[in-house]
Amino acid sequence: MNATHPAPPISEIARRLDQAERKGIAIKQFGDVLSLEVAYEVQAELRDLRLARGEHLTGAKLGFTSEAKMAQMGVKEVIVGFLTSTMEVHNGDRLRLDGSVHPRVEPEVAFRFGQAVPPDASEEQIIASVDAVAPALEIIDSRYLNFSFSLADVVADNTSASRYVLGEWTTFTDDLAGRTVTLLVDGSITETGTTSAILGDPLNALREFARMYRRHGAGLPAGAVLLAGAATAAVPLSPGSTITAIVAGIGSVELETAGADS
Ligand code: 0L1
Ligand code: MG
Repeated sequence: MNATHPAPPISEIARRLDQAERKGIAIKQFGDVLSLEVAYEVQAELRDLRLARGEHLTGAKLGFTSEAKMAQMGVKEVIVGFLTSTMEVHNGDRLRLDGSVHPRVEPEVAFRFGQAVPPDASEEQIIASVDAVAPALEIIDSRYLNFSFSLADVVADNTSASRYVLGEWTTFTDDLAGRTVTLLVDGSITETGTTSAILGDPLNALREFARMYRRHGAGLPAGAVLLAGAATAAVPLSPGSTITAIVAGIGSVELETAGADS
């Protein structure tokens, strides 16, 4: 804790991040005055602000599930955020980017919880609740200047969550490791990776989420999703593009982007 510059109150940090997201204007990082514990409290307050505006909880997401991202940030910790109804973009739909700060897209694997997950669910219950898997795109958009942050900053900012797109669900399989993941922009391959980049196996991400749930989970409705993490680096988004992710043997998912005039 920095004695000369104490952290603003949790509600004030949440208000600033919420406004930054709604206006699409980046703010300064909070930095080392913010602890990880307080950052998760800020995130919970951000979630409550959204729920009070009529959004509902649709799932959770993990961040820093790849060695590459952990190394890039110098962290060894998986982080968790929440997803709400206004963040979902339907497969193939167009997303206007003019309200965003500096959006990026990454290809992921999503799990679906076939039953509601209560806040006190055991790890075994959480894992057993999963009934389907799908390819997904996550649009991340840090609310901080220069897309730069500390671990606590990014947790407070709901792990940069912005939007997500789900491909078709397919019956849950535990054979998810080692599948090639391809990200295309306007039909050209931009990134190639493998599902093994997600903690060695997307199932490990699900297990990690189950372990973290008691501390950070607030209950999920039946049909909620878990974005397990990125299989490649994130790619900056610009208007007028078609983004496609293909997860071998699982399926594909698509997003179109537009600017202010479309
Ligand atoms: O979904 C993610 O892996 C993002 C986690 C936060 C870090 C970032 O914004 O790149
Ligand atoms: Mg992600």
